[in-house]
Parts: sequence; C-alpha cells; structure tokens
Amino acid sequence: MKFLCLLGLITAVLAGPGIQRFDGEKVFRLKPLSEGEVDIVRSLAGLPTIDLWKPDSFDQVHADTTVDFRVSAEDVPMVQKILKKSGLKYEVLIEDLQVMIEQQLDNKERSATGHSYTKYNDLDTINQWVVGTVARNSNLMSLTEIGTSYEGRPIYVIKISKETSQTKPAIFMDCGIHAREWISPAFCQWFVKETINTYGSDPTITHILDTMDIFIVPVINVDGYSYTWSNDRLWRKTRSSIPGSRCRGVDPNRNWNAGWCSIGASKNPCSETYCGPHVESEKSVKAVADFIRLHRQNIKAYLTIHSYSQMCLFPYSYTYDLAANHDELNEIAKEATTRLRSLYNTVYTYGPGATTIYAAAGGSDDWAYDLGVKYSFTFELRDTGRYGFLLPESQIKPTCEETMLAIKYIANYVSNNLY
Ligand code: L06
Ligand code: ZN
Repeated sequence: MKFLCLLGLITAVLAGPGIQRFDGEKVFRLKPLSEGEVDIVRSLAGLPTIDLWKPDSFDQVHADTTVDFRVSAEDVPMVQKILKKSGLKYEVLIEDLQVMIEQQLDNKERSATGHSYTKYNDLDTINQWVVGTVARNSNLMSLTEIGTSYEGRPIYVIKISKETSQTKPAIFMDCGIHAREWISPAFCQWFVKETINTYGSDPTITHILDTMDIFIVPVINVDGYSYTWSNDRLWRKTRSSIPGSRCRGVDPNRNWNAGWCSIGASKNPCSETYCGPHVESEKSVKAVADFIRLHRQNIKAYLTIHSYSQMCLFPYSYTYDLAANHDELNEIAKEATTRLRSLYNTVYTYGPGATTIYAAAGGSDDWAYDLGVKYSFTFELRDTGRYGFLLPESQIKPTCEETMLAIKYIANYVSNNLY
C-alpha cells in the first residue's frame, strides 16, 4: 500500500502540475440596463474565481455593455443565486467549459508533419512550419528572429517579398498577442499559405506583392501561447514574473506606449489587464516595437489579429478623440467588413476602439498609429460568444477565408494610397 502511494506521488511529481481542468465551470452572459444593475455586476468582481471574458475589466462595464464571465464550478450556485435574487436577466453561454474545450479540437485529421491549416497547432509545430515554409519558398519569403521571449523562446518575423532592387513600402501584421485567442495564430498561418499560393494567379494578391512587402509575426506572445497548451487553456497574458507579486504575466496589449495605463488597464499584477511595471516591459512587446520602429518609414499599415467579438477596430482606444483620418479609416473598415460578410454572412461591427469595444490604453494599434502608421486596425475575429475563445477547429477555414477578404481589401487599398 505504502509502495503504491509512493509510486503515485512520484508519478504526480514527474508529470508536473498538468493541464488545468474546467469541469463544471460555466460562462454567463448578461447585460446590465441601469446603474443599479451595473453595480450588481461590478460587485461580482470581488469573487476571486470569476474570470471576465468580455469586456476585460469590470471598470469597462456600463449600462448596456454585454458581459461574459467564467465562474468556477464551486461558485456557480452562489452566482446564480445572486443573479436570480437581483432580477438581472442572464443566459448561460457555456454549460460546461471542460466539455467545450474538448469539443474545440473537432478536426480529427492527421497530417504527416503534424501541422494543419485547419487545426490548432502548438507552438513547436508552428515554429517548425515557419522554418520549413520559409525554406521551401525562399524566392518569396525570408525569416528573421527579432528577439526572444521572457522564457527564451524565439519571436519570428516572416517577410513575404517579391525581391526588387528597391526597398518597398510594407504592411505589418501580427497574431497571438493574447495567448488564449487561438484563432489568431491560425489566421496568420492561413494568410501566409494563401499569399504564397496565390501570388501570380490572384490579381489582388499579385498587385499587393508587386507593390509592397508584408511582415508577419505568427505568434507574439509565445510564452503565453505555449502555456495555454501545457497548463491553462484560458491564459491571456505573458508569463513574466513580477517582483513582489505572487501573480505572473502582463497584458501584452496594455504594455505599449500609447496613453500607457491611463484607462482600461490595471496597475495590479494579478489583473488580466495588468499594464506591466513600465512601457514595453515585456520582451516580446519590445522586440516587435523595436522592429516596427526600425522599419517605420516603410510600414504603411499595421494589422493585429485578436478574438472574439467580430469587430474591426481602429484608433483610438486610449482616448475618445477621433483619429486625424477617422473618416477614411471608418470607410475602409466599413468596406472591409462588407467584403468579409459577403462569404458566410458573418456580421462585424466597426469603429474606433474606445466607443466600439471599450476604452483601453497601451494597445499596439494606437501605438503604431501614433508612430505614424496611418492605417492601423485591430480585428476581433469570430465568434460573438457562443464558443468565445474556444472556437471549434471546424470554424478555422470559414473564419480565415472570410477574414482574408477583409485583409486583402485593406492591403489593396493601402497599396493604392501610398503615402
Ligand atoms: S482582445 C483585443 C482587445 C481590443 C483591443 C482594441 N485596441 C486597444 N485597446 N488599443 C483588447 O486588447 O482588450
Ligand atoms: Zn486580444
């Protein structure tokens, strides 16, 4: 008996803490309609086991805001009791998170390399794909390691370029700023495949690449993404440790020098929107910011891919002031989302971040815009909450196909309006 216990202990220690399970956890949706109801929702912030999915901090909850939050299994009865007593209408978006997490991997195909454009790939698989794809397409692609993360993982920039003797204007796109938004890196991989496969046959892609270069970071927050595969599927931030705090990680979309930490961000290291000890404290953010600064004369558009909510956002998010070319950005977003909708009727909303989603400072889109990149957009991909961050693999293809239409529209617009 003693031997068995010891064996169990050794096995547990060797296996490590293992991946977190979410059995019985639920995701609720509600919409407070009055200030009184807002107060009730905000009072839930006091419960340590509540994880807000949308918006991403309780300060951003106002009357008419749609609020999605995850509740631990043990707190479900208590939260339901509070909500019922308050009379606040709510729906249960996800009945059992663990079931949903398992259902997400609904593509059972196997590929020889382990990589698939219609499956979620872990970081090692993505990195092998990056190196292999660039090597196989060296006429059109090159690879730079722009730095390493807090935990020492490489951060790559893929350059897609039809070589000419002159330096061309460029579009910069990144994926995977937030770790749990898995559809984002899936889109960057899809985008690379489509671009190299259709150069020469698709007139828009051909025109874009004949006039511009494209820089792509397939995953920025490599440590966070890796952690969502190994430990906690719902991790959002980086993995850096914060001196003097038991909590880890900085929100990498609150860490850029754009009204840093002034609104919609937190100075508390335990918050999901922790802005970090200082601007660009995160190695992965600094590596990308340094790269963009280095190429700032050439970069004409900045695109960053997130999920979920189905939105096309543009500056500003750290202020309610309108961007200098607001009307132009609004027209571009309107047309891009119309193109996107034309394929599967997926409806997107669009507008400045502060009024369309919520005010939040320190984002990469605002930072790039203030650096002089006048076409700067954040995409919040599918869906609107049915699956949230756990979008099933069966939706990767349609999501990427429709998003391609929007990105191609923007890239083409920029290539015809070079400045
Ligand atoms: S998950 C993406 C969202 C929205 C970002 C909009 N842009 C800025 N706040 N700068 C987030 O980062 O919370
Ligand atoms: Zn995000």
